[in-house]
Amino acid sequence: MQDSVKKVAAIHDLSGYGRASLTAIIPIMSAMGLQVCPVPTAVLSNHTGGFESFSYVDLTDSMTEYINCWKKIGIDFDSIYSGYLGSIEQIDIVSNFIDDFRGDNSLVMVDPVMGDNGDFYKSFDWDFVPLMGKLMKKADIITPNFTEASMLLGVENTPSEISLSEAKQWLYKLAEMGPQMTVITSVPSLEDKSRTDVLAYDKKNDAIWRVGCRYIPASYPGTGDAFSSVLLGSLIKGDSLPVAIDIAVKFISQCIKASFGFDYPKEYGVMLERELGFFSTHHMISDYEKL
Ligand code: PXL
Repeated sequence: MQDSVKKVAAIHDLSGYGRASLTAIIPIMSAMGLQVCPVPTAVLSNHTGGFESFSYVDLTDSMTEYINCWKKIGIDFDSIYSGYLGSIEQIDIVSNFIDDFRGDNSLVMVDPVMGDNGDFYKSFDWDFVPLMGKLMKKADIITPNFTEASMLLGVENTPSEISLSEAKQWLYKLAEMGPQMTVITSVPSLEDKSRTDVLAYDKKNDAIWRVGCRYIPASYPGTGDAFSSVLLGSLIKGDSLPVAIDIAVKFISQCIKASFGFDYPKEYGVMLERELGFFSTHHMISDYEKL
């Protein structure tokens, strides 16, 4: 017996301050009418992107017991969504979790969280990359940012811009690694420097989609998690891939614009609490194109 709210297992860290990972994912997906069931991978005082220090408790040793209790309850999930992992050993734990808890129609998203702006996050290095590649085989959809996409493709130095034809090759190569849908965020357009693109490849329909947005010279940690949450939430609710991307880009752009006018440290994250009303209104779909 199940209630009628769709359930998402969210395998991410809990960072107490800075609106990244679970503290972004839970409010956003809840506002979208979904139940988020967290599987915490680590507990941090704050995320690692820009603060002077952080405390860190790796939860690898407690995850198996936690997950075994869920097996006893007999929960199944409409979606499984993994992100920031606390150790290399957690790759196998997540992989087994997907095998154990995915149903015939559940949607599995792997966000290969490893870095941004050309660098690894603290506590990630090249050892992680092939293992994350292995986990992606189990995913229906992956959402690397431009830096993570380059890492997964073994490009040592993330380029500062990319042509559309080369970006398409990146999409095809990532799709060969397994996922049905590949979405790369923050793609710096070589042709038009005033924009950044989200590019996506849907293998089943052999379609490439682009949603562009005006470049805002500010980078807030956690917006990748917020983006993937909206994208996944929209897909679970039945939107097509380009529409789900369009809605996610609109929400993130709105959060950044709402925050950018205030002078506060970017590591505090976007003021998403002010924008959650977005999910109780109907959205104009306007900005996607098929390439
Ligand atoms: O948003 C990605 C992320 C998730 N979790 C932690 C992080 C970061 C990015 O810095 O530090 C702990």
